Amino acid sequence: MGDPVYYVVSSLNSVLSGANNDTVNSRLSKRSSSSNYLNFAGKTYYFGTVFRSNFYRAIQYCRQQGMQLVSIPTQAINDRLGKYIGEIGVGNGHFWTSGTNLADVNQWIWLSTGENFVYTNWHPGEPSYKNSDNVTENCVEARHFGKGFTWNDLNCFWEAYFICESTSSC
Ligand SMILES: [Ca+2]
Repeated sequence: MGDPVYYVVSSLNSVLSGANNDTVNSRLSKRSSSSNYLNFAGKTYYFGTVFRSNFYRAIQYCRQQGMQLVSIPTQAINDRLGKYIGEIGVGNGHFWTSGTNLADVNQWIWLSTGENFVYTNWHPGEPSYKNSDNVTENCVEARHFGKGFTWNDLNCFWEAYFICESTSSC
């Protein structure tokens, strides 16, 4: 007598929990399909658009995620990142990269990889090294200046969105 009842209850439970799992799965897949994560050319990129931060906090945040602040070694990567910020609705945002000349004012490097800049995509007139208030600019942002995803040196304490990339080490 107890067995049929148990069977019905247990079927109901599995139906219910199945439905719950489907709901959870559909929420998760929705989140990841509109997500701030982009897979491109063997790397994962995270677009930090929940809050703005200065250059240093962006480095810290990326490391806390097991990632690093982005380097942009090629035109293909530059263009894909620039396109993606439009796809996630933040096409007008300013994004920190790991580009800086803090160590040597005459040498722009990707702090995350240690590499010197080879490919560059400076906006015309940049790097300016100082802003109009004569404040030193040592950190590189990328943004849409009307044409393409171009680079500008900025005061490192300015608050911007940022892009993290997965590290290549395993
Ligand atoms: Ca500048």
